[in-house]
Amino acid sequence: MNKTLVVFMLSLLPGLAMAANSHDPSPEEHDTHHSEHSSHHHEATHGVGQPGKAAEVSRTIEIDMSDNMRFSPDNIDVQSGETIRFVVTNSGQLVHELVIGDMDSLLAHAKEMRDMPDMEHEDPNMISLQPGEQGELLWKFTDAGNIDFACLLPGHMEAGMKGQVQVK
Ligand SMILES: [Cu+2]
Repeated sequence: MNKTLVVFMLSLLPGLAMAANSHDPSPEEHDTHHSEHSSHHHEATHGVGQPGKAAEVSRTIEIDMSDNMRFSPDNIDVQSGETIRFVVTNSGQLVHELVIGDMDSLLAHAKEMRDMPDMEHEDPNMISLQPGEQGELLWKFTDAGNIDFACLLPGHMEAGMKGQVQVK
């Protein structure tokens, strides 16, 4: 039980998971955990989409981020196959970010941010903006379904800074 919990927590931290693997006394047991983790990971990321290419942008959508912990708009409809150029503005006095993902990975990522407040992260599925800054995020929505986005700065998503893209 305890070990399962540890393995689960390490699975959220790929860098540390590698270090832990070298201490695992049982390769057989490790394989079991690894395959469970892999299938979970695959399921969690299915359908989220992929980084977009500028040449394939079909539409621009503007999103505002503010200190009232809201995205505006926070509910967006797109067609599957569309590449969206999100033009994101931080109109607040705090740093905000927009991270696209499924809720499981967003929650896991938010936990990392809480545990390591000084962590700097930059991935193709996100944009982080200083107060007053504007930036772009290109994303291709490949599969129908609901995709989440959120600001993962500690406390922001919890205060309601999240939204959904409905891919038709
Ligand atoms: Cu925020």
